[in-house]
Amino acid sequence: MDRKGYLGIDIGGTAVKAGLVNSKGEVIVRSETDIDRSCQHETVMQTVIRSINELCASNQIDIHSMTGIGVSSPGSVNSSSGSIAISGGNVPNWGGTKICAILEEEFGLPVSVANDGNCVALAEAWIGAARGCDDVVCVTLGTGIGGGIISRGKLIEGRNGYAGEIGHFVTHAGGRECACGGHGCFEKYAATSALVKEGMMLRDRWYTGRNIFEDANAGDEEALALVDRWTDEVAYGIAGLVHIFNPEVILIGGGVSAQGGLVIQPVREKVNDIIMQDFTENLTVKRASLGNDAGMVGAVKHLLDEIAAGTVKE
Ligand code: BMX
Ligand code: ZN
Repeated sequence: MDRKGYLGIDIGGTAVKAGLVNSKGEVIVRSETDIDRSCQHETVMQTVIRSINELCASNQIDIHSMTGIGVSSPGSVNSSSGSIAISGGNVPNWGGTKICAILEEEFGLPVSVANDGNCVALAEAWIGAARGCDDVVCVTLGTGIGGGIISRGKLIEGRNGYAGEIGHFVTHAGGRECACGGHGCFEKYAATSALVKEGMMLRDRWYTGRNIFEDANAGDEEALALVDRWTDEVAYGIAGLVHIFNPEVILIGGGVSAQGGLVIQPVREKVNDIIMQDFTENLTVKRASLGNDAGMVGAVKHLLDEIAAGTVKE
């Protein structure tokens, strides 16, 4: 096995994924380590360090033969300073974490970090469903909504690396309160968690997206109406993004994207109905393809781009 390569780390709400990724974006070996956020004796960064050590030990990887570590993290990631912004977004105690400094100190390797939605977009444009596309808007529907925008082949990071935070793009003036401190954010209406929240008010059984879609797929009128209202929310938010970025591909990721007929197809039709006709030209709306690997692979792509740009030293 080729032991040269990169480590891709994907920090999520419940687990840390770690993988050995080669220069083509292939994941050679991977692991998943649970995060216990209530646990006092181990911080999330200690879980990350442990997951790297365990991945290397169980696959005979010499960490010193690695070229670097790419990290994907939720929240406002300052990719120039390699740390999480002061607020830490929706994740408790995450603000201010100096991800790059901690890992560089621990492993003596170059490290880069980027927001999770940005990493998914980078991975999909590199080797996934948007491969070869230069203008991509990527939307991941989950507990929140992650986003990443690639324009003219370049990830839009903004001044500090915070760009693409589309979950907090306001779609309802004065709307529902959001964990970010604002009101009416896109994710409060269009994340999978928003669908489930509405579902739970209608039927006890609708406490998971899976049950809602199972009933909708079986033709239950109330479930179909619920999903239809929710895909309106998804489509209106995406339509706004189409007018701003004029993409050629919109990718929808997250577990619900497996629902082709109930999610991808209606969102595609609704977006095309809402937007100005000029923007429909050559526009494709489709499912993201890399699933669980996207964060790790995109984190490595971000590292490769930083090395190529000279902002991270090899
Ligand atoms: C939130 C925000 C984003 C993240 C998105 C997707 C935090 C901690 N996270 O909007 O940075 O990209 O969720 O997260 O503020 P997921 O957990 O739903 O995948
Ligand atoms: Zn918000």
